[in-house]
Formats: sequence, C-alpha cells, structure tokens
Amino acid sequence: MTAPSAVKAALTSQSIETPSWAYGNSGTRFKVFTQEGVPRTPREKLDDAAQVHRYTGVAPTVALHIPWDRVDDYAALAAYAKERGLRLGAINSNVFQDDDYRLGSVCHPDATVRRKALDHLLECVDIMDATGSRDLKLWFADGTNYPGQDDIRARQDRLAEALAAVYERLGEHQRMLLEYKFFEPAFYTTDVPDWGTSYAHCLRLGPKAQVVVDTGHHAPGTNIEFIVAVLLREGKLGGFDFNSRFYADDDLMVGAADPFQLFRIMYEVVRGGGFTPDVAFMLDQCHNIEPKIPAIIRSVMNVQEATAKALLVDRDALAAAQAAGDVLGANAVLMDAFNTDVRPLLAEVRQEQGLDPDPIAAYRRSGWGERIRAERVGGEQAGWGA
Ligand code: LRH
Ligand code: MN
Ligand code: MN
Repeated sequence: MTAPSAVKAALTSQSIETPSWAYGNSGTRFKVFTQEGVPRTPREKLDDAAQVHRYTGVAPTVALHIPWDRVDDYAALAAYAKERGLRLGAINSNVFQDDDYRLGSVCHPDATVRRKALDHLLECVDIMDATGSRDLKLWFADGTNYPGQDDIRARQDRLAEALAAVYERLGEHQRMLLEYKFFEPAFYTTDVPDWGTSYAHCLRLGPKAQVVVDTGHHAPGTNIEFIVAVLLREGKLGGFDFNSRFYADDDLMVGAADPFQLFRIMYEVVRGGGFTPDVAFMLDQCHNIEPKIPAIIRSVMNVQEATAKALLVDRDALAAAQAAGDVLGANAVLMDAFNTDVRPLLAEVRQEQGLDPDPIAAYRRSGWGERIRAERVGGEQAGWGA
C-alpha cells in the first residue's frame, strides 16, 4: 500500500490543463446555447481559468486554440496569464474550419491547400515561441466520405510530409502531439483514425513527436487503458485530452460517464511511470447546458479522484496475487482502491495547501459567477468556432 503521505505528495504535484474553449459558448450541431457572463476575449477566458486554479490549486495552465484565441500579441497574453498565476499551455492548431479544407487540410489533393494548412501549423509554432508553450497539439479532420474519393496511401504520404516539416521547425524543448479520432467529420476514411496510425507517424518523426489520447475518440468498447499501457511502454504517450463519451465525441465532463474507466486509465499511467510532466493531462470538453466554470472545477476534481484511487492501489499485493494466478484476489485489490472514498483525502490535501476543501462551494460563495454575468454585457461572446 502506498503511504498516504506519498499519495498526498503525488496529488499536489499533478497539474491538469484546462482548455480555453471550454469557457466559451458551445453546443451540438443542432444548437449552440448561449450563456450569460461567458468570456468575450481570450483574456476573459484566462480570468475564468484563474478561478478554476484558485479553487483547485492544480490547474495552472490553459490550452489555446488558434484561431479561436487569436490575438495581436501572444507574449502580452502570456504576461496577462502570468499576472493571474497561470501559464499558457498547449497550442491547438485548427485546420478544420475553412472552406478550403472541404477535402482535407495537409492531406488535401491540391498542393496549394496543403501549403496553406502547413503555414498555419508553422504559425502555431511561432505562437509557441511567444507564449513559451511546450506542446503543439495537432488534430486533423482530414479523411474521405466515399470509397474511391481519394487515394488512401497518397494521403498518408502527404500527411507525413507536412508532419516532417512541422517537426523540423520545433525548438529544442518543444513537442508535437498527434491526436487521433476514429471518425467525424469524415465518415469513410479518416487519415489519423487510431493510435496505431498516430504512433507510426510519431515513431518515424522522432522523440519530439508523441501520441495524444483523447478519451472520447474511440469506438465503443475500446480498451483505452490498454492503449495507454502500450504507448507508455514505447515512450510515446505525450498526453491526454480528457472528456467523457456515451456515444461518440460527446465532450462531456471527464469521469462523468465512466469513472471506473478513468480510474483504469490512471492506474496504467501510474503503473507505467507516466505520472510525470512528460504526460500532459489536459481537458478537452464543452459545457453546453451546464454552467461552465463549476463544470470545469468538477472535471478537475474528477481527474484528481481517479488519480488518488490509482495511487492507492496496493501494487505489492496486486503483483503477489497476479504472480500466484489469483484471479479474484488480483481483481479485488484493484476494486478495493476503486471503491475507496478518496474525497476526505483530497479535502485534506486541499486544506494542507491552504485551499477550501470544497472547491465548488468556495467558487459559488465567491460571487464570481454573478459578477461576470453583470459585467460581461455587450460585445461578441467567444465560443467554439468563434
Ligand atoms: C477534435 C478535438 C480536437 C480539437 C478539439 C476542439 O474532435 O478533440 O482536440 O482541437 O476537439
Ligand atoms: Mn481533443
Ligand atoms: Mn474531440
């Protein structure tokens, strides 16, 4: 059994990155519900992210999405973040919301469109230089809808060419994280549909290219913790985009749909030595019907709870049961940890850090929600795609 003090120390060392887009308006393809008090600018998104960090103590970085968070001066935005006790995190590229990308971006059959997409990716690395960000997160909507529409293999070659150009451009301490998703918006082929394709490209590129696992991007029934175990074993897990899914890429709060799966994933992270800064724990969520800031606080807490349970697994007892072929005993060790109520432990950890043991209650008492609803009137609300 890991000593509680070691578990507590590990919990305080964890950081969970929140996405700028989770603070803005979002919705499904049927409707974007606007909410009062939602940020109008990247700076206001950082103001909200500072609240999440203030009450959780473990969310010091914020991921940006370009062009949703386009500003004239990224160094100034980084300074603004710093004044609020934050840092700018991963830069997420966006080559999926332009009419030119109807047939793809870096895999498009037309070289002019491919060049435009590549230029955007390179611009994102320029932004990383200005913000001090380490990670470039790449997700491509590229794919085809109909058999025969384009050459599957040629598209892989085009993808490899663009990725190599981005890799070349990375600074010494920068990385590229290649995200996969099994379908949507392309429905017949997707150019990076699974971890194997992402892994194959990253392996060719080199150590600064890593796979990122978005927990919502798998077919139902996929064993995500197995993927995590394999990628960690290969030294190729760069991070997570955490969220929950019931059906497809639902982007619901992490740990809401299946806390047991999140625990199993976190156990493989701990087991595989992935509980280090080299594995980025990022949220990628949208809060369409619930108030956003408390939902993000809840999500951060859900990751913490799964992590705490994973850290509590009695690994000696588990190894002994496994070696003895004690199937039920081994399973019971894992289930004991999962069934532990870690909320008192996390409350204690927060109190020891001078935080309120109940971050959501503390946020509600702070009056921030009322304040932004009163102050943020007029102007265009920022949102997914805005
Ligand atoms: C794609 C994705 C990717 C994008 C984000 C907004 O579905 O997960 O990470 O950048 O959503
Ligand atoms: Mn994602
Ligand atoms: Mn997604």
